[in-house]
Amino acid sequence: MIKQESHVQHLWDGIVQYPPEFVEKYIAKGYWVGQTISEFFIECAEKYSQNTALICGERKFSYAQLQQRIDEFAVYLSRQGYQVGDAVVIQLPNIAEFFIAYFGALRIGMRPIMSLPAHRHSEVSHFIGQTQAKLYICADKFMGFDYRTLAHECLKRCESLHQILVVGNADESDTRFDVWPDTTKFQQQCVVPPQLTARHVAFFQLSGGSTGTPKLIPRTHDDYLYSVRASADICELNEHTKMLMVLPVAHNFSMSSAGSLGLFYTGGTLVLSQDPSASACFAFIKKYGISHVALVPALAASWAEAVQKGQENIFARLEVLQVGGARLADALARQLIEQYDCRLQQVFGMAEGLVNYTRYEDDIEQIISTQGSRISADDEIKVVDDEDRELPIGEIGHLLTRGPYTIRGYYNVPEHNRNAFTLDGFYRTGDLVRINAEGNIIVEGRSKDQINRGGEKIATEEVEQVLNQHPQVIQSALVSMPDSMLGEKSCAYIQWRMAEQDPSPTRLTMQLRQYVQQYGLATYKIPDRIEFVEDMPYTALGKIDKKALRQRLVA
Ligand code: AMP
Ligand code: DBH
Repeated sequence: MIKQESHVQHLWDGIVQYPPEFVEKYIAKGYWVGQTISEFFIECAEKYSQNTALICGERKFSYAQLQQRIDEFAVYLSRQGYQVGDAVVIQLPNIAEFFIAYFGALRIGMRPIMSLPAHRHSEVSHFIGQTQAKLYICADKFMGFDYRTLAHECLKRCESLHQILVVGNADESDTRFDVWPDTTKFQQQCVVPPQLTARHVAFFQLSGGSTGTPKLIPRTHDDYLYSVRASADICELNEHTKMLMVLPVAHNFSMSSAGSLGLFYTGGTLVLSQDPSASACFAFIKKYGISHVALVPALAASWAEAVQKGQENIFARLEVLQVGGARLADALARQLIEQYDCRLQQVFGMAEGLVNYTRYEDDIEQIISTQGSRISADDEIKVVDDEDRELPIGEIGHLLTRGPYTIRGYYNVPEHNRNAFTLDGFYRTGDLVRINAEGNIIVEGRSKDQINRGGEKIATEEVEQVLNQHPQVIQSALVSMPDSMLGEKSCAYIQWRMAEQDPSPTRLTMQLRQYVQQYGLATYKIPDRIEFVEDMPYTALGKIDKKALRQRLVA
């Protein structure tokens, strides 16, 4: 009986709460300080008002100027009638408006959803449906894709949505993001701070997940800011830090490890890049004297390749290069450090919470071959076998975690949460890890059915569900295949119902890829390769044997 009581889920508004004893502990230990993210930025803006906060193309914003824009946008939003708790989907590339939209919405207690530029109709409409979002903020075009069309489709199909704000050129029926009138009118019209606390959910991060559409990750002000402040300390950011933002700005890594928020906390300058290529970024690094960059392994490899081919060794110019999101090959880590004189930091994190860093003072071999150690002494980490029994140190097992900035449940999916979390609130990361004698984590693989395509996570089930809807697909299985650049790519095995007029396999492959695209799945989820089979291999239990399929690919 007692056991069951401690397993009661404290549900409020679709959100699994931290149990009271943990709340007390995290407050008592000084992790949760009762500050909202909006108050946090106001404090940064006061402290560092004349420092340059942001550089975006030709535009520069001091902290004070950025705060001014944020305030104006917040006034606009409240005049439009938005209220505390209203959800807003923000889908923007690396552009200054992202921060104005994000902090502006938070200022009046709206809850942003951090959509990525690669998301398409399937994901965006799911976010809107799940949260009943009323507002969708997007770019006009980016990387050849017109977001206005996507937005209008959502407007038609999603009942809760009633406004689109477009950064750039709007259609006649849309509102342009920069419409709000000039600043002078707002002098006496301060936004009334909403009645919300730092314990409330501030915004939603997104999970790559392993089943279905991406899950929404509710992050509170308190828990998120703790991870941000602690990360800024570990990464030793300061007022002189110049950070180049190459990865999507809305990603959890980019925002909090230590990311843009960690940078703002210390008064540094953020330079935004919309082009991750070596040629574009190397120019930024030189022009602005960039000190900090965060990359996924695939990008680190392509930058190393550019240096190899004769471009200047910018790795030696940086104070720190962070690499995370997917497993960095030891060989590349070693090359970066030994050949390019790079100060490398590995980052192993997840939008659900837990983040690990190799520390600057760690032994070189640890930095090369491990994914570091947890942020907080109160990050509880367990390595367990298939029956949830804890394994001795050094053995490979499933990583479970619980702590002051790790969620207790995804938003509004009680069924899914039953599997994704243990009864006593540990998150099942789906990663297979080992902890070495130094206490560092090594990511050895994963148990979750997910493909990590250069840091972009694909839940195989989501893509399979789409493929299975095709009238000629009997069943499908998406598996990873090794790729020298991205680490992994995806291959769909298709059991195909033959028809008389079937075109060639090459044509069919094209058609199926188009089918997934037209369904509205994010671009990175479209299978890189498609194999047609007469039947699938099965496990003893009768499930499709993905291990066998992966082996076929390697062979
Ligand atoms: P998500 O839950 O979608 O935020 O993705 C987090 C997942 O990315 C982790 O559970 C790992 O599988 C993977 N990941 C992140 N960083 C690393 C890393 N440095 N090495 C290996 N895998 C990583
Ligand atoms: O992959 C991730 O989600 C990730 C990687 C590094 C992350 O969320 C983070 C750091 O915070």
